[in-house]
Amino acid sequence: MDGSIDQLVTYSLQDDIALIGLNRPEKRNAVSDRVVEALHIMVERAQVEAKAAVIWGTGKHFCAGLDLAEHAEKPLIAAVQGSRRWHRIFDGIERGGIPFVVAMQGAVVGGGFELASAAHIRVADETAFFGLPEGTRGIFVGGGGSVRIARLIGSQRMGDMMLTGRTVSPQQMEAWGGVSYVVPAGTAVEKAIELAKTAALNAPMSNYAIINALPRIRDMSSEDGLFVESLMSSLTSVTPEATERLRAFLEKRTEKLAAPKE
Ligand code: 1HE
Repeated sequence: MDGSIDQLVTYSLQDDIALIGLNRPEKRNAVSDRVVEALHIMVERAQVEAKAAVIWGTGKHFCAGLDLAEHAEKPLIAAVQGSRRWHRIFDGIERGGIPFVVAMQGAVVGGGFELASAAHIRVADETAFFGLPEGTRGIFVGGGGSVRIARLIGSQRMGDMMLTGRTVSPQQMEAWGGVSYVVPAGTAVEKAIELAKTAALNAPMSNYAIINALPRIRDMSSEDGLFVESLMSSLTSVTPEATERLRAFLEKRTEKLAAPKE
């Protein structure tokens, strides 16, 4: 047994932000069946209680991926059902109701990278390294990576990582589009909370549209995508939040956009 379910993944609220922590550092936060169920409970809780959430990992490594000890014992049908369970739970992150920001350090490997790819913003500190060693382990990605990671960085690069088992630096991963921010060692959680707080200030309907419409439009034809975009655009425009926010801009009550401070 790998610990009681509410110890495997921690949960706390900081104002409107839910902090969800993988908490199995002795196994480098490897994801067992019970870890994935604990994650599910905390993600569902965050959708109800928070306006945005941060997923992070205790210890030197964000996540060593699938629990290989548990996986090695599984009959075929349990492996398929387990993979489908990851799909449903990670889909609840990607297409739920609130933005998720992931904070990564050390190993972001296999299923850990798949989990990160379900979040909306990825922050990596300088110690992070990314790997997809499935090929060398005799298995294949099963947590949605062939869809999400391939779309983030391209299936060629993903195939290269899986075929060679090589690790990729956070700077390289940022250039490939798999990471949104690279920050100094030890500061990923702080940066992720800052970003989550910023996203939480948006109108809820805008965040809902960003989270739910963008990945669906990505999967549509251009013509259907443009049609759905026009519906989402009009729907968000008629909310009271949009009316007030547009008025605030016109009455010069909002901060002006400026060039980023690099
Ligand atoms: C594990 C796992 C795991 C560590 N499942 N137990 N993932 C991998 O192929 C990555 C495998 N892990 C590693 O390469 C290394 O552990 C790390 C680079 C992440 C960290 O190294 P280190 O030196 O800090 O730790 P360690 O000594 O290797 O591991 C500490 C313990 O964690 C040790 O157990 P112990 O009982 O001997 O203390 C390890 O066995 C255990 N451990 N990683 C189970 N993954 C949905 S499909 C997704 C498919 C995949 O994710 S494939 C990628 C799997």
